[in-house]
Formats: sequence, structure tokens, C-alpha cells
Amino acid sequence: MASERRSGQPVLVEREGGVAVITLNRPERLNAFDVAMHTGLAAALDEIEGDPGCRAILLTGAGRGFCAGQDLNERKAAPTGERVDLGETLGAHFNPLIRRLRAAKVPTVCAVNGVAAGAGASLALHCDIVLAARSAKFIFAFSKIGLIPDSGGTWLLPRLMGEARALAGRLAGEPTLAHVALRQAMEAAASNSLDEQLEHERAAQRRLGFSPDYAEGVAAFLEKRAPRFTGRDG
Ligand code: T3D
Repeated sequence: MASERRSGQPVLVEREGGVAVITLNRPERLNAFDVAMHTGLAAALDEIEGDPGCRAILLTGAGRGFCAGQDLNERKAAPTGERVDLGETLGAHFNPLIRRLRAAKVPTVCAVNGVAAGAGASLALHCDIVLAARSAKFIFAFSKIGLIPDSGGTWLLPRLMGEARALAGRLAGEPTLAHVALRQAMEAAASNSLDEQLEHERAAQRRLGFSPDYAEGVAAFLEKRAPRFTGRDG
């Protein structure tokens, strides 16, 4: 595999001896995932898997953050009112990525600089070793946009930090449907395999992705204002 570091590519791959260094490279968006970055990361993993000289993967992010999860510009409500099916997008992109990472034939290390948010936090914590810089922050920011943690987040959280701590501090005025779905997901995670839980998250996120609180959460983020959640289901 050729060493490669080109600007303008959403994912960079570099070889340092037996280590393949993968850098998420959309620093102006805190390395949030758009479709091109998903495609680039899948291609990087294809390349690495086909290279017998690769003995470890180091995943990191360019700029001041590791990864801010899904790029919400791709989730802006369409003027036609047409909505994105988050069950489909998880099934097409994030779930295959997590399954692939967990099945990697070589050890995976994630170097987290700055913020790891949303699916970016889940992605980092699925690696075998997580190296957190002093600047590192893991933010399961999903409830701010009316969703539950996905990409295996609801499976990881109770295992890594316990149920009570993860559910603390939820207040009225936040997206109620997402909080109830989070409780259900964390209960299901106790007995589910990661594979089963990825499917549970996909179904829950599909439902929440059609809720008014998700539309409000995305709009509020893009307009840089506080969200006004109603807790209503449709
Ligand atoms: O949709 C599906 O397919 C389902 C799957 C979902 C998986 C998910 O990951 S959902 C969760 C998505 N992520 C978030 O909700 C996080 C959104 N971002 C933030 O809350 C904050 O940006 C951070 C806490 C991560 C960092 O805050 P801060 O103050 O350090 O930086 P900032 O100023 O907010 O962000 C810097 C720039 O990156 C800014 O752009 P600008 O104003 O300089 O032009 C900001 O808009 C942009 N950015 C950050 N995160 C995202 C983003 N742009 C698009 N999508 C983002 N996720």
C-alpha cells in the first residue's frame, strides 16, 4: 500500500512501518461524517485489509477535534418536507463500519484529540485501545438533537460506565421520546449482542428521525440556537 497524504481528501491513509494511520480529514466540520467520508473510510479499510504488511491500525482526526459524528448539513430538512430515514443511513454506513472495526484482523488504536461526539464518540470507543489527549472529550450529544446514541453507543455505555450514571441529569424540556428510547435501548443492551443492539439502535433511530424533536434539534444546531423540544410523537 502506498503512503499517501493529500489534502482535500476526506480520509487520509499513511503507512508508518507496519502501522496504517487513518486520518479523518474534514477539520472545518470537526471531521463530521458525510457520505464522501464514509466512502473514503470504507476504501481505506479495503486497502488495509488487502495488505499483509499492515499489523495495526491507528485512527485519528485532523485539526482540533477527532470526529463530530454525522454531518448535520446532510440532515437539514428539505423544503419539500421529505425526511431522511435514519434506519437506512445507519444500515448503509455507520453499522457496517462498526461491525468491520470490531472484526478487524489487526489491533485498532484510536488517538482522540479534542472532541469525539455522537457517532464519533462511539467510533473511538470501539477501538481496542483509546489514547485520549488532554484535550479529549467524549460527548454523546445525540439527545441534543432528539436521538439516542447509535453506532453501538447504547451497547458500550452501560458496559463502560454503568446505567445510572449514563441516565443521570435528564430534565424536562429535553426530547422525551429520545430519553424513553434510550432507557429501552440500555435495558435491551444488557442481554443483546453488539450485532443485535446495532439493529435495535437502527429501528429506534429510524422512529426518532421522523420525530418533530429531531427536526427541531438539527435546525437549532445549524441555526446556532437552543432547541425548543416538545416531546411529541408526530
Ligand atoms: O444521521 C444519521 O445518519 C444517523 C446517525 C447519526 C449519528 C450521529 O452522530 S448523530 C450526532 C451528530 N453530531 C452532533 O450532534 C454533534 C454536533 N456538534 C456539536 O454539538 C458541537 O459542534 C461539538 C460539541 C461537537 C463541538 O463544539 P465546538 O463549540 O467545539 O465547535 P463548533 O463551533 O460547534 O463546531 C465547529 C464547526 O464544525 C462549526 O462550523 P462553523 O460554524 O465554523 O462553520 C460547526 O457547525 C461544525 N460542526 C460541528 N459538528 C458538526 C458540524 N457541522 C455539521 N455536522 C456536525 N455534526
